[in-house]
Amino acid sequence: MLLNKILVANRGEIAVRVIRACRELGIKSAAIYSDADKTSLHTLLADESYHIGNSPAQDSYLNKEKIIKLAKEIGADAIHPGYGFFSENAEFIKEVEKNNITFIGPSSKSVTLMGSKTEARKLMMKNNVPIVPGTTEPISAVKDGQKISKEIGYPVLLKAAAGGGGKGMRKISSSDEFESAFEATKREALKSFANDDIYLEKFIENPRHIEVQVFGDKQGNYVHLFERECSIQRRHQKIIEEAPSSFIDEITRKKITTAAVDAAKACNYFNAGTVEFLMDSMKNFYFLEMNTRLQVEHPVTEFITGIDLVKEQISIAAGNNLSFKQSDLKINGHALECRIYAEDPSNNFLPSTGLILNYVSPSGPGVRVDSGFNNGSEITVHYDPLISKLVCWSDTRESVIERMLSALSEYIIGGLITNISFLKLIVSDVSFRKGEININFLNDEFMNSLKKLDGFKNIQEIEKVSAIFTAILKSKSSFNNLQSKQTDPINQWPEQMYE
Ligand code: MV4
Repeated sequence: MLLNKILVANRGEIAVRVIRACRELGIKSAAIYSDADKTSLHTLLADESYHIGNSPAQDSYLNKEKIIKLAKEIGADAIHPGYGFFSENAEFIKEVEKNNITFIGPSSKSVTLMGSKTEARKLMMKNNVPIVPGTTEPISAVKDGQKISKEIGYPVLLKAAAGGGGKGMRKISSSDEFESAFEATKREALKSFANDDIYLEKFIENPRHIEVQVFGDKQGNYVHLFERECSIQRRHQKIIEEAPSSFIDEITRKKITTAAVDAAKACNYFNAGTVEFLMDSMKNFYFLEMNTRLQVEHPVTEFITGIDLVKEQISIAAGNNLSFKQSDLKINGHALECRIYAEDPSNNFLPSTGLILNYVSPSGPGVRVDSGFNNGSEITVHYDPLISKLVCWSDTRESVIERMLSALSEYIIGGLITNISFLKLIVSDVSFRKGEININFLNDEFMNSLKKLDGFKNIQEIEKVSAIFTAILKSKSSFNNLQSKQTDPINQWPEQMYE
């Protein structure tokens, strides 16, 4: 099958990423955009761009009917969902397939299966993929839960069966806490996921978050593309990722990647997927969940393997065999990704909105910036605050850390407050440099130690002053003019370029 036109059902840096892959493959790309994204990069870069609705995602990027109707009208033969939005929505996938459009991702069956954490755990157990000790069925009575918790030992974690990504979890340290935690988790699960099934796992102390990139084709071939270390996160929002993990030796790598491929096989997976594990200090690892989409941090894997994951996704969706074999792959060097967010680390990570002005992005050998924005782009309250991803490659972990620090120091984003100086502090931290990290690295202790740093306060103050300064400049400049004239984004390139 040949794909002729792909509708990119997303925005920001990932939409840009997919559009670029389409262009390289000679496939037409069609962007959709909301009111807020009239002049966004993805809108400008696609071969065709279609206004899909108002700024709120519910009216635009989450409007299933409108997106599918548009795909048919414009003759798109495939839809790439990016990440977030409809990427893991089984109903959307079914609807796409019903309309004879190719979904660039897994089957709705795999998505549904992995969406139920208890079903996934059952399936993993059957296929000898290690899971965290606990239940594979929802718990129906407090008494049962207390009995099992006693067996596996406190602390335990109650989790929503339909949850994931950290929502609907509660730690229980002793039997007398059980009842109230049980009720509260059930209520939360019902509210968040319209499903109040909850189950139990042993609580793993200070684990690392390690995930394995897998790929399957529609002919049943499977490969892995090694692991990523994603422990540097805050409130379930990843901040820094790397590949490979400096904690993993060849024997552990063999075990965990084999387990990940087994997980993919178990749900007849095709296209790109990620199998998440927790790893304790003894290098025991446990299946956590499978993410049935392309992930934000895929570029670190691209850097160390030389594989273009998005092109591979498109090829597999079109029905081709995997374009490489496991034995073709080896880890080359080390890659690090920093997520650049519009938020203020010195003010409880409050999102920062406004126009991006005075944008200067780093470049040079081994430096890649995946950005959805440019000078004059607006960061609004409607979508997530990710501005871009700064991804670096070098031959060793030590040298890629130096390269990242250098690139971060080149990065100028005026007009709003970003986490760039915060990222510099993490990447230059002694423990981080030694690879001594786990999911609790950015704990209160680390954050408090930053508050004592005069340098950090100063940098944040300067950023704030600079944000205000550029905002004043904006109101006086012709920027507003330029912005308001851009009603037809397709024909705005000359004006943009002369600005
Ligand atoms: C855990 C855990 C400790 N023990 N399960 C959080 C997100 C969801 N995917 C699962 N999560 C966790 N599950 C057991 N049995 C700790 C976490 C966790 C976490 C996991 C990965 C990355 C970041 C995290 C941050 C806090 C808690």
